[in-house]
Amino acid sequence: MDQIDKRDVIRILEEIAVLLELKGESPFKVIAYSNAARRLETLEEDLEELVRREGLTSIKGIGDALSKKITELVTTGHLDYYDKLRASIPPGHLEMLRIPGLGPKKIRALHEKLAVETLGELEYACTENRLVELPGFGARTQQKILTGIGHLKRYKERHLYSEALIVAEELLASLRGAPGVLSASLAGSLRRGNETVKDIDLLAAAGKPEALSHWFAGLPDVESVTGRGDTKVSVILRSGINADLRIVSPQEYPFALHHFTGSKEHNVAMRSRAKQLGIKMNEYGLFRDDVLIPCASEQEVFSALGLAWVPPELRENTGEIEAAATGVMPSLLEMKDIRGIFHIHTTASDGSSSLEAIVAAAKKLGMEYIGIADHSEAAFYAGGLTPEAIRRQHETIDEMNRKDPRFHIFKGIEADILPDGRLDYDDATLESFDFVIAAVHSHFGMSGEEMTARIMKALGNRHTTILAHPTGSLLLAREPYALDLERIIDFAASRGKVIELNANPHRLDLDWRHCKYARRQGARIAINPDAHHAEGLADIRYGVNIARKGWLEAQDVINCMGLGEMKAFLAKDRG
Ligand code: DGT
Ligand code: CA
Repeated sequence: MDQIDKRDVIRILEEIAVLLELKGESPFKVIAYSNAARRLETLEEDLEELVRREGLTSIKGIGDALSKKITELVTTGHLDYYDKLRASIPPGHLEMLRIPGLGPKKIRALHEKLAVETLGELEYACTENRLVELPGFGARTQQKILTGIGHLKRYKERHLYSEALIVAEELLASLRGAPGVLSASLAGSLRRGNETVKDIDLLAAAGKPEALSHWFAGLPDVESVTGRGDTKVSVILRSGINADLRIVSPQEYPFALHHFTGSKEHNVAMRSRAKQLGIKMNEYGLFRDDVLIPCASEQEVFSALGLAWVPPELRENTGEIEAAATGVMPSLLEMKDIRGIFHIHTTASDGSSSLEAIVAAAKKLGMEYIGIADHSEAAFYAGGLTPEAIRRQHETIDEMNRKDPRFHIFKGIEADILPDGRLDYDDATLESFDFVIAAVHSHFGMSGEEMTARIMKALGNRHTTILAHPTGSLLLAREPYALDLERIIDFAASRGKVIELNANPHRLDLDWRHCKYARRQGARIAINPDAHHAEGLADIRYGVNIARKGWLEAQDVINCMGLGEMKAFLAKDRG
């Protein structure tokens, strides 16, 4: 039996509602499933317990039929009805739901009128202008759908850093223990810490490449081998991620490590610097007059070109070679510099861990303080807090702070930025927090001009401390909303407001490409896990990684302040 919890049941009920809509079933049936999902969300009793004592039908809106289905799900881990329903819908229709502006109704119309079943067919129909005259569509919608398909295709070719890293670290550990391996490392975009990666690049130095290539191809994680020579093996892993292992001699290893770490742009710039020095550079070595310049490490490769070693995260040809030529690299942020964590949700809104569990997890990570930030009232879908609930939470926090003076909990809120730029709650309520994180959670479709004005107004509010996930993008799922980010960063810097680098591996927003700009303008950054459970606090490592890619140092990041300094910082007026 598969383990299934309340979250899974809710997700499946919601999905059934969507599937029924795609099928064109009666709206009453659809609503029954989405209502049941919502009821379970606010259920206080343990779901398994409720099923055991056959009490599901006591919940409003859950009748015999629904009760039977939920019971089947909870007790067996499966639901026959759901499996059959899913199988009856073309998989392409489910994919299309990820295109902004395409809901179940429109997808059904495309199916009925144009017999569209796959993404490819939809794209083709758009290029043939079939949607222009279709009722409910039109030229603008057609263009929007085409753009959406383009994004979807791009998303499919890549993986989240966090997901690839787990797989890659295991592979690397077994590679290091494999027979004949002298050194091994990650390479490519994964070693550079990019937020998404196309594949896993591995490099090994080994005496007998054929033997190692054979060993790698036979790993249990390998689903199929797509290419195999003595120096390179390409495979598809069971996780669906492609992996390349390159095998070189120990003498070639430092050069190959540099080459296969990339980026391509960094390599091009390095080769051109080498050329100016009369040196030829490729993956096998550095050569002067066709004679190898021996290097025992990557450090020595850089040093042969008159450069300080460049951390892999910075190798994007955005000024790292110029910086390395001065001999001094920035002293990039490290996990050990982090002393406190903000933007944490608890069971008071949509989090699943108690305050106590979160404090315990934060202490385990070596933190001196945390900042709680549940959702505000306007975020009703996420259990936003009423002013009364806030008062209760503050009393609890005061009590916990009194009991343990060596650890501090700051009282905060993730306040919705309303469409007109006002913050959720009145001034008196906002005044009661130690910090306020302002966040856009609705009306994503505004023009760039409107969105920028909306966010600037919220940032200008004297209660605002931090701007949450500044572009709203979800990696491989949702593009940023339109906005003038540089103007927002400039404004934040001028008012002493902090910009969030959301460390959730699905967001990593602020993008590293903007971190350097923020730093130059003097805007400070908060690396926030946006944790919805205690284990989520550890996501801060992904934020630290992106901060490093963005050239940030400890002084740029407010999480590096000690408790005393943080208290003074939050007490400051930002009017
Ligand atoms: P990805 O896979 O799209 O996430 O990004 P990378 O950087 O891992 O790209 P990938 O896997 O195609 O190649 C790994 C590294 O190998 C790349 O960062 C630099 C090096 N490399 C690959 N092809 C070329 C090339 O044509 N020229 C140069 N200079 N380097 C290359
Ligand atoms: Ca790669």
